[in-house]
Amino acid sequence: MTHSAYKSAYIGIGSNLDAPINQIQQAIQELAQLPRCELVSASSLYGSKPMGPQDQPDYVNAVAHIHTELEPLTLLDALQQLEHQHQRVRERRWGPRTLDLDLLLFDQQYIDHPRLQVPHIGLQQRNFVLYPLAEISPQLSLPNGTSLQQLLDNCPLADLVQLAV
Ligand code: ROI
Repeated sequence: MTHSAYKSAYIGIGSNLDAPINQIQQAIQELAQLPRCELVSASSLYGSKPMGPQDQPDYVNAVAHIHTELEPLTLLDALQQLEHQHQRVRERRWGPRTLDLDLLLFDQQYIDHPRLQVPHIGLQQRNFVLYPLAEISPQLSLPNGTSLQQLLDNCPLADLVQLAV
């Protein structure tokens, strides 16, 4: 991707089924290969306790930063296609999954569409999103001006652990 107007997007990655570490490492490679996208950076992998129903395995989470020329909904289509390739099956709400790709932030835009809300609704409460984000973009702010640092100050690290992989 060269010579054109690209936008910055952050993608939250989660898995708690079928070798989660592999799922996430593979997903990062796949994001790097999306058309009209460039991988800028990816965080470490983090181990986290499930948010929501507790009768499911622990999660592995990470965040990727990309530059993209795609429109937000086209990027969403591409992310959902990757989820599908990872045999993602939607069973119950907040149930376990092989791969979850959430569009967290898109170029300081607000998006309110039936398929897509950006910034991602759960961002502020999710340590498994905020800490990996801070690792790769500590100076980041939300479109409303709130700094990532402020969000971190209000979101305990709790059980989140950086994995050595
Ligand atoms: N919990 C954790 N720790 N990590 C996730 O990625 C995650 N994703 C989800 C729900 C089920 C809300 N819980 C999660 O979608």
